[in-house]
Amino acid sequence: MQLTISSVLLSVLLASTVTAAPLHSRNGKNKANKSKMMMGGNAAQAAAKSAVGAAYWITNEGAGNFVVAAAIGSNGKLTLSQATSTEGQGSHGAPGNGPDALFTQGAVKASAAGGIVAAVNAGSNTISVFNIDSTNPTNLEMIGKPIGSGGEFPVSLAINKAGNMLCTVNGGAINGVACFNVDKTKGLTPIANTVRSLKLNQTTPATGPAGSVSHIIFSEDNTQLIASVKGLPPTPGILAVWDISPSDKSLSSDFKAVQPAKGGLLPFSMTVIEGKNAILATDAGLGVDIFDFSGGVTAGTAAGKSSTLGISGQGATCWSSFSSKTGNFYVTDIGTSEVTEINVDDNLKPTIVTQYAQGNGTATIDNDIAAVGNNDFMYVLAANATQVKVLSLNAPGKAQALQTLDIAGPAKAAGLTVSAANLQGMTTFIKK
Ligand SMILES: *[C@@H]1O[C@H](CO)[C@@H](O)[C@H](O)[C@H]1NC(C)=O
Ligand SMILES: *[C@@H]1O[C@H](CO)[C@@H](O)[C@H](O)[C@H]1NC(C)=O
Ligand SMILES: *[C@@H]1O[C@H](CO)[C@@H](O)[C@H](O)[C@H]1NC(C)=O
Ligand SMILES: CC(=O)N[C@H]1CO[C@H](CO)[C@@H](O)[C@@H]1O
Repeated sequence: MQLTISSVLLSVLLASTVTAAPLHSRNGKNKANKSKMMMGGNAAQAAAKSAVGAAYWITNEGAGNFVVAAAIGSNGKLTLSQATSTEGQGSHGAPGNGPDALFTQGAVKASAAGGIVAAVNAGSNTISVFNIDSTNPTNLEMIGKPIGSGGEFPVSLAINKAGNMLCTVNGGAINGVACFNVDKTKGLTPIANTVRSLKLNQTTPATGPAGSVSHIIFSEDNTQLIASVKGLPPTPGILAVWDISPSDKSLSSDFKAVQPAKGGLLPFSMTVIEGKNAILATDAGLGVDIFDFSGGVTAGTAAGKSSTLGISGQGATCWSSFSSKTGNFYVTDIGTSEVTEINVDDNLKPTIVTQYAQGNGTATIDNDIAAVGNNDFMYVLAANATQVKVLSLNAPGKAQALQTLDIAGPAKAAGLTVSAANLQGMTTFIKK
């Protein structure tokens, strides 16, 4: 317990000790009102037109939130290309002003099936959805207008497999989930009986990281909606699970609260363990938690083969993705700035494969993995360095550093405000 509480204190400390001066444009007034900003010049625009896909994250600035898009080339490398206004505002949780402003994974989410990308506006309690231009995936067109998130401080998004249903989780004083139909011309329309409370005693903006909302996902078969909430030590956090009605997409009126196996404390991101009806959740207080739902979801401590895995020397392990190419999970730690590769065997037993240092103090947060050609590539937001780290996932245990993309320089040149403390999210889209 000593160890886990000190880890929590460390992550609170991390969130409060960083001083990150916004990189402001000094030329021109109200640049934030420009809805689109081109970045990187003619070469970047050419790269965007021949891109195989794009990676997206948000600036999450209080003065105006933008989705930043980088083209993904056929070699997996990124070219910063364009930023698009969400017509909403970002926010920052309390206390402090460090990276991981929203305490979450999933602040921006793309769907290849839907041809869309959506983003939270935590400061204006809205969600924005965009159509992805099929020729240039860095070019986004907003569909409709931003819509109310059904609560306060929306922080994470999930999109179903078909790409036509989107759910968000709000982490503020009015907290809980809400779902929407996605219409390619009208945008988001609320689905009846999906605004459901998490019953947390929270503030707007949220207070965290302990006790704050973390992430939202659909179960692998899309029959359940799952939101994660970090614990308030010594009380462990939960996965909150709602059933989705197959007839009208409404949610069960209440959720089932599932605590991690013994030792788990602060469930953060969730990544589905394919074919197993199980979830790998990062745990900021320890490493990772495995939730085994193969015997059904019952309230209480996670049952079956559920377990926890400590990552020795971890600071706060909070973000995760899965690679089909290597069959392994990759988690990032804001405190140690390491990527840890984890294997989960057929019996749901997790083990550490190896670790990849990304540079002390870069504060690696959100990440996503995309398949390009025969390879998988991992895109990691190194928020404190205002960079994206790109890793080539050649084979299990054999990831290689491929590229470090600078965000701050091109953003400044374009007049786009970005800051280490506010940058958040990472999602990818690959053309069919
Ligand atoms: C909610 O949290 C605040 C601040 O920690 C506390 O003062 C208050 O008593 C809490 N309310 C409830 C109902 O638990
Ligand atoms: C990074 O930090 C770790 C732990 O504090 C230390 O052991 C290591 O030498 C540092 N690496 C560099 C390159 O500074
Ligand atoms: C961010 O960078 C600053 C200055 O380089 C450093 O003092 C701080 O520890 C870093 N924060 C994190 C979370 O890495
Ligand atoms: C018309 C409009 O959207 N104006 C906004 C421009 O941006 C500033 C802050 O960046 C807002 O305060 C204005 O409301």
